[in-house]
Amino acid sequence: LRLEEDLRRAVRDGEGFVVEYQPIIDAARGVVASAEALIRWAHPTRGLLPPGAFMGLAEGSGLIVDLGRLVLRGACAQVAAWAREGLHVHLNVNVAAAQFERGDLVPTVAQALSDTGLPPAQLTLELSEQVLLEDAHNAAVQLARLRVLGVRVAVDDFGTGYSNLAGLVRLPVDDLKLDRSFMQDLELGGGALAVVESTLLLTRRLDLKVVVEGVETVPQLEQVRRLGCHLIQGFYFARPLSADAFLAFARAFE
Ligand code: G
Ligand code: G
Ligand code: MN
Ligand code: NA
Repeated sequence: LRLEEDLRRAVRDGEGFVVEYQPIIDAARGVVASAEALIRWAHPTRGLLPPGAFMGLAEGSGLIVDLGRLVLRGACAQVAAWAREGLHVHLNVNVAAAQFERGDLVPTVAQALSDTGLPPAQLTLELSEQVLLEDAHNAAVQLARLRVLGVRVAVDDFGTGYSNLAGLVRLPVDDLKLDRSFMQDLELGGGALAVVESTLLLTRRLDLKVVVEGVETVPQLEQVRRLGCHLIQGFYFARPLSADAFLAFARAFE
């Protein structure tokens, strides 16, 4: 309860939240393609808290709606500022169920884009498979409106839910983010490779772009590149970075 009070105050004042950015690498072109915005909370006494320590609270209390708006606006402003400094990267922002289920996601996104000057085509919203399939009718309506706005939509953590590709393909989504558990399973051999291969085959036929998450080692990197995946996110390249560190990383990468 104390923590919820602190969170409510922080969200109200728009203070104490830090956004880190994890690079998504285009390994074919050898460039940083995008930055995934990942929130942290600098709690006044408990130190820097990872999302796992407060996102449940934020979702349960409904504070996630205002918090999500803060993150979205801050990250759009950051990526627009990088562009003015000559660094052109795409932006990925996570969207929680409560943000997606309320009616105001589309105007919120439109407002963040117009306030910061970030072009819509430079933004991808990440939604989990579960959120998209829970209420397929609402999802279809919201996704169509986001498409009109010109932003992209990615299915996040793909493979952790029912992996209902058949259900997902009925929805207008652009990208699929393969959950990092796939990378761990690849090393175990067995059926994991076959699952990844068939998923990739389908995504190619459906014209979905795939980002592979959780690449930590050289063998994993080689494996996914052999499979034809070039958009890669993982500790092998970089952990989530402060805005300054991200800029330095992206400049040094090329
Ligand atoms: O950075 P880390 O691995 O601790 O993130 C853990 C989880 O928190 C991830 O699933 C990530 O999607 C989620 N997360 C991080 N930032 C945000 C955010 O701004 N909004 C939402 N909805 N989820 C986030
Ligand atoms: O659920 P989502 O994909 O939004 O979660 C992103 C989270 O995954 C970030 O918090 C990030 O720290 C974490 N992450 C990114 N790359 C790796 C990786 O290579 N290994 C592990 N263990 N976690 C990662
Ligand atoms: Mn994500
Ligand atoms: Na993910």
